[in-house]
Amino acid sequence: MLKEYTIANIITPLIECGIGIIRISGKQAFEIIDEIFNAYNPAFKQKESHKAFLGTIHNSNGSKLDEALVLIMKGPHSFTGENTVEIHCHGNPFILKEVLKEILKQGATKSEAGEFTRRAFLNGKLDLTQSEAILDTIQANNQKALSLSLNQLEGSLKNKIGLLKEDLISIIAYLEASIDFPDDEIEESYTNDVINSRVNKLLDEINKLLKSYSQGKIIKDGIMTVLIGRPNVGKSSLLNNLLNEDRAIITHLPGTTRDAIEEQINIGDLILNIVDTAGFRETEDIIEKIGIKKTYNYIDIAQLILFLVDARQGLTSDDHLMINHLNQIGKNFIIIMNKVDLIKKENIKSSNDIIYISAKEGTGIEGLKSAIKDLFIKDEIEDYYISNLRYYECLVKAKEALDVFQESIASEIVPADLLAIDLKDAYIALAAITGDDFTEDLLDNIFSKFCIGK
Ligand SMILES: Nc1nc2c(ncn2[C@@H]2O[C@H](COP(=O)(O)OP(=O)(O)OP(=O)(O)O)[C@@H](O)[C@H]2O)c(=O)[nH]1
Ligand SMILES: [Mg+2]
Repeated sequence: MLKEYTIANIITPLIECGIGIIRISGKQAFEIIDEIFNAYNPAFKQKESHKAFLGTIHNSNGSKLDEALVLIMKGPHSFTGENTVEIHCHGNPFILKEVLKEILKQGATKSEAGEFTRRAFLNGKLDLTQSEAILDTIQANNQKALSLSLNQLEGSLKNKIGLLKEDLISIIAYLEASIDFPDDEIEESYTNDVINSRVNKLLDEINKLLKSYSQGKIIKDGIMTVLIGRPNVGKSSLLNNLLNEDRAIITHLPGTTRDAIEEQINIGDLILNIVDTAGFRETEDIIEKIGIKKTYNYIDIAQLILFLVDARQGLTSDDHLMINHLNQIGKNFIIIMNKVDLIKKENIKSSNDIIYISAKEGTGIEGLKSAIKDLFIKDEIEDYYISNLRYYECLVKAKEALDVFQESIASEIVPADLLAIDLKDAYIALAAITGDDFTEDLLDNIFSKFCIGK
């Protein structure tokens, strides 16, 4: 539950930089700042909200620690909903640690990971979807992921789930009215058919959200992409080309790459978490053997495989074995004929399934990028994407409860009061998304993923 004590912490990274910020939140925030800060402007005493004051910070012996800018935010008009002070110091880790030490001496408690946001949630400033959107916003690394998290922060998912909850409540209310007043003449519009069609609509919405999860996850987390192919086909050259830097060592010797190399590449709005591997072949070299074993492990977890072939040789029997394997385990893969600069134009047999490139000269790379986009960017049929496993699991629970409800109502033997239980279960599952009802464990789990200063 909401803790009474005042919390404080350094909320910017501890590195030498322009400014470093310390935040204090809670009942004692204003008393504490008065003990350690001398504002140049005496109006600071009034603690007018959303005003900034320059002055000096000092320790209990009176020694100056810094000249700082102090921001006052009065609860409930602050991020946490509590009285909050932000101290903008010089970005020196020593200063920041000393100032924090003084604040703790004055009675504040050092905040835990995510504790500021947790307080914002407990004080009703944010629901859980908005709290989780803060973490997504901090971690977003492309425009699409950012828009998604910012919309969620503004309340898009909260509102969407809110409408579904309202709908469920009104259906439950009708069912309960028919239990409490069974002899009342039931209005024409309140038949089983009407209830069914309303539940169907709800299910449609829930299914849409569930369907959006795989795309949402790709937007947020990227696509696990693995480069494979026989030795020397140009896997590392393609990685370097996509990265635009000499990341992996390239030589004319087969077996150059041994340990897997992981990097991140943006292709428009898509992020590829790409791994260059040792590829596959029979070898007696122990180190290379380990690398090749790793290749197979990566293939298992890959969402996309870029399968490189030397265009001069075309697909060999080993390649066909690998393609069969990939088909069997149902992986997305793209066959890429590399070193197209070394073959005659008339030998290029472009098709939808095979892409020709030269990793060395950079030809065909744009075509490869659009092939990847075609595979993963689906038509934007959804107006909202969920990208969080927790929401997905809650929605599955809600859907299952509604499915049971529909079976029961169809059977016409389940009494109305029991029917209402399934609807209530669906409601509880939806309410868990927004956090209307929560356990300390759930909050611990969510907020421990946040950084200390958030
Ligand atoms: N002409 C030409 N040479 C290429 C091309 N791509 C790669 N090469 C050359 O092929 C050789 C092998 O390239 P790498 O990128 O190291 O190949 P790899 O598949 O990573 O090799 P291993 O790590 O040994 O499995 C190097 O000499 C590259 O310069 C290309 O498109 N055209
Ligand atoms: Mg290599």
